[in-house]
Amino acid sequence: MALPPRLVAAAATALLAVTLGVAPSAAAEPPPLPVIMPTPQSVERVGSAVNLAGRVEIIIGDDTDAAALRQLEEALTKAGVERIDSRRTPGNAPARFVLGSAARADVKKALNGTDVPDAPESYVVQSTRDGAPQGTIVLAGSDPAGQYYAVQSFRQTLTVDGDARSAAGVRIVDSPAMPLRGTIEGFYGDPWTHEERIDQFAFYGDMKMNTYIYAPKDDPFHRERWREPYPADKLDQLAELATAASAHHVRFTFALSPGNTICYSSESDFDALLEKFEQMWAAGVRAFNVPFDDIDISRWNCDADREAYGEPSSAKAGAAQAAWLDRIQHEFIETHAGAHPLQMVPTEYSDLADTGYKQALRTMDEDIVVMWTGPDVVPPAITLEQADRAATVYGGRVFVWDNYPVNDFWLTSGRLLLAPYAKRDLGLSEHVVGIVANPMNQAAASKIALVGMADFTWNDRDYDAERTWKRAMDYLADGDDAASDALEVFADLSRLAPTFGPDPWQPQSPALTGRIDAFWSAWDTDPAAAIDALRAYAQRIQAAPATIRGGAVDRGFVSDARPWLDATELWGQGTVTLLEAVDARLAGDGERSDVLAAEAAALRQQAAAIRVTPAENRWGAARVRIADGVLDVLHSDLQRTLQELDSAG
Ligand code: LTM
Repeated sequence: MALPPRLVAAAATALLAVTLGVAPSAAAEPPPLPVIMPTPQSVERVGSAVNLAGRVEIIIGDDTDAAALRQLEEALTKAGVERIDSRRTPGNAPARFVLGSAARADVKKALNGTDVPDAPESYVVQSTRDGAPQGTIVLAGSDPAGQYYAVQSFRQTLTVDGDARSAAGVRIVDSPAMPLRGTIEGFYGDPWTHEERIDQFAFYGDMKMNTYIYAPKDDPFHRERWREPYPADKLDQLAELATAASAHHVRFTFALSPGNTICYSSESDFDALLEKFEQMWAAGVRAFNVPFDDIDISRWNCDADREAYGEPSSAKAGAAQAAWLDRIQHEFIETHAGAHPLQMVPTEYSDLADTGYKQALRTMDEDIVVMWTGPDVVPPAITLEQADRAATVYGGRVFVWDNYPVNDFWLTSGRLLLAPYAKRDLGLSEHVVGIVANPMNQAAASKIALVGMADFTWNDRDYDAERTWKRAMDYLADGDDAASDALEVFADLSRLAPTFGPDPWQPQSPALTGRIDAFWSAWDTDPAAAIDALRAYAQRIQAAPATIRGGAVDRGFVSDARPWLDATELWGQGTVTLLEAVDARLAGDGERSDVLAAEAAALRQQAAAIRVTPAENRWGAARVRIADGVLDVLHSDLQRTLQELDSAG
């Protein structure tokens, strides 16, 4: 992620001082701390920027994480550092990095008393004037992932200004709030493509997300044909994904969903699962999940289960699932050194009632992690009390499957879900082991919400949904201010977040709604000024798609958003035109006003004709929906105003 230009200017001042060898004047404002995502637990300034002109050396050891080293070399190369020597012993480069485990002697020495937290995935980034003429930057991790995250944070302290480049003089001490952070590809409809998944893993690395659960409902070998091994070509792809995920410290987690046809008492069914898991193990997968969501537990699939458990009931289904999962735990997970804890999705996954089913699940091996979607399938909020109760009724290790921004259910038809990740109580990390978001069919467009989820799961004490939402735009725009602003205007039109009930849990277009409210407030006293202000915003809406398509923004996002960008341009132009019709009417030019109003109507019609193509979603061809209930209402109100002005002469 490049730094936004506003930070570049400030940091350039500091760099100049360093380059000239003078201390910044006592009166000079210290440059602002760099923005680092996800938000670290602690960042402080410990000196002036480290000049990275010319040559740098990276001191590595046997313990140095290969992915972290690769990331560091790439980041320095991208910043324009001309020569990078990765070596075991210090040389004479003007700037030095020390990269490795917190336990290594030279890393410890460079840390000079700063402790790296013991928790997994923790790290310290610290710059000092000691060691090399321009300074030394130590990147230390409690484990290999910690080293990788140190580099990810360090990357964001870099400033490039023409030929000059520097790293902020900071100390970052950081560790994650939740052990499991990431996504579950668990939606209905077209699964993501191989390329989209690879792109996601790099993004997860950037955002310190460590989990990807492979559970696409429409992969037949995951659900309907779960007993069958993957054909060779598909297996090769999964193996490639597992490797690509590891390169970013992301755990590729394979989920197998047998619930529609399983016979719990059948040895051959159990063997089929073991064979499938063995196939994945050989492909490099080390984490496993068994989802029992969206299945019918009011019946058994075989007589043997009736004989073993009696007449079907949800409590009996819970007992059968618990026994099956216990066997997987003992006969697979515990026999495979290096396997991560088994995860499961209950059939009752979205409530807090203490039922016979959940009581049966509580008898399961306590190492098994249980997923929960919150107090509803698409929860409007998750509170601390609810999460606490979930831990009680599910019996311990609860892992949230968060159905946001997934857009596979009917109320999301025609929508991109671009609102912030919001309404999850701060401090949830005390009650759950992690959160994975179930994203949209549109992988890259999901990144806005996922940046929020990543930030929340990393540091759920210092999370501000709106602040992070804007940072997500900066990330997608690669630090380009104009593109980031355009994304904000565009995303505001798709902020409605539906649940399964009639009321959305996040309202549509709050920024636009604010502008329209201001327009009507000013209308009675100063209509011309009211029109000018709202027209300026409508022009921003109209111009946003061209800026977004212009080059800086994530190409996957631009491609995912294509029909919505088309509609935005037309609605923006239509709104500008309609406001001009009102302006003309106020100026007494009825003829021009009528022409403009007719043009606005034609633009609305063109926008209404835009469809999302069936291949991209589950709901089939659907009319694109943006700013519904806001822009359409504005248009009808303005048309009525035109008529009233007309009849008033
Ligand atoms: O949420 C769960 C556990 N299962 C399904 C998901 O596969 C689906 O994507 C979401 C949203 O429609 N709802 C579910 O019930």
